[in-house]
Amino acid sequence: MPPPQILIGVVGKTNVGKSTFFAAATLLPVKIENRPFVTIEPNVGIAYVRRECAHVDLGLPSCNPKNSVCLRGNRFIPVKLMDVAGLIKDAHKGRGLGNKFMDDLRQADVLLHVVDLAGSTDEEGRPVPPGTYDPLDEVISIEREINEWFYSVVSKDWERFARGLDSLTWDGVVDALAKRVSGLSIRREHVILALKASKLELSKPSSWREEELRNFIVKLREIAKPILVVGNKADIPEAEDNYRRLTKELKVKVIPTSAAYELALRKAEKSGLITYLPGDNDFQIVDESKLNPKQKTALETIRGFMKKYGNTGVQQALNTAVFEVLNMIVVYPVEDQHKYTDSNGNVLPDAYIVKKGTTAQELAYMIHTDLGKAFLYAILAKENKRVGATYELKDNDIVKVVSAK
Ligand SMILES: Nc1nc2c(ncn2[C@@H]2O[C@H](COP(=O)(O)OP(=O)(O)OP(=O)(O)O)[C@@H](O)[C@H]2O)c(=O)[nH]1
Ligand SMILES: [Mg+2]
Repeated sequence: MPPPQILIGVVGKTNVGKSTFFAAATLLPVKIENRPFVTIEPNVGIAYVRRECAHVDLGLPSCNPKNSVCLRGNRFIPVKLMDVAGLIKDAHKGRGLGNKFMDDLRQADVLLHVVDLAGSTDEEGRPVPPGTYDPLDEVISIEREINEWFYSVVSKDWERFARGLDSLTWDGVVDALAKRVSGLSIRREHVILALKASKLELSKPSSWREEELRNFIVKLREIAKPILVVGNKADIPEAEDNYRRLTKELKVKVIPTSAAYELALRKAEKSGLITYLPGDNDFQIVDESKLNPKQKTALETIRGFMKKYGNTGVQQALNTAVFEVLNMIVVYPVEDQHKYTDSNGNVLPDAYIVKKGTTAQELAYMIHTDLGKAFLYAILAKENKRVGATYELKDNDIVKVVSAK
């Protein structure tokens, strides 16, 4: 089975631009309004991470992608994106829409925490003059709500569960914990890391105090559902100072973003007014005479923003979440290691997003179970080199698997 598509959850305070980010990344029409709690039901769509396509490095003129798209030398590989309702402080006590809806994100691999970097919405998401509300508070208080949601799911009926572990060996305890949280897309290795990080690997869960259980669950959240902060509305001047403060004072990595600008560029591209690829640092106007003065000014403003920040931030956020936060790499399975094709002659048909550390045999299983079972060796196409089952794939490897069948 090919690697499952990564699920990225878009979370944050209400009215910060989550749906705008989602619309910009997926080009799906969703409800966007300047008031709290516009989104109620989750929006699900396909977004893409962007990489230079391997055909460029090989000096090939083009490729024939099947599971992804190649545009002007850039491979866009699909990931799933989910936009949910907004949180507010004390959502876990039932305020706003509460935090039950976060259950929609049980399968998420990583969370993009969209914040209003301009401070133009208050604690409850109501519009206020930019610079009025402090996004540092938002980063902290919303993360706390996410942790509370996670805690409420994992700690449910804990005492009875923990007593049942008393007779088990360490391995048995880990297995039972992993099974209990498997519905949250948490793997065994996450559980082990969280036990170690909370220094609880030597004690029985039934002996944990409330505080220790909480510590374990928060660590588990950090490991299994890491958060990347997206500083949205960065186009509003007040955002600049907050960007510096978040980075310096809170020491969190923030992707400065204008989801509104990205959405405008994507729409302009779609209607043929500009050429632009998501993640580009600039765009080209196709025909100046087709633009009205208002459009021209708007595009120039967007260009100014891109000069300052490098890009709109939307593609950057998706890429950072997948390749830095989740530590994924891209590999290309092929059948003909000389032509880099599948059996039908398609050049570099598939690009798989896999975890760093994935082995050649694990990749074989992803291509086809039989290929994994009958694995003999793999050939790295670029190096024309044989490697064994335990070879750890490198980013951009092009791999042919040879099996006994
Ligand atoms: N200036 C600016 N405004 C933005 C940006 N992104 C979104 N907005 C505006 O912020 C308001 C809220 O946007 P939404 O995308 O509906 O926000 P949300 O977080 O999904 O809100 P809820 O679903 O109600 O929780 C709208 O008026 C958007 O036009 C941005 O990058 N810059
Ligand atoms: Mg919304």
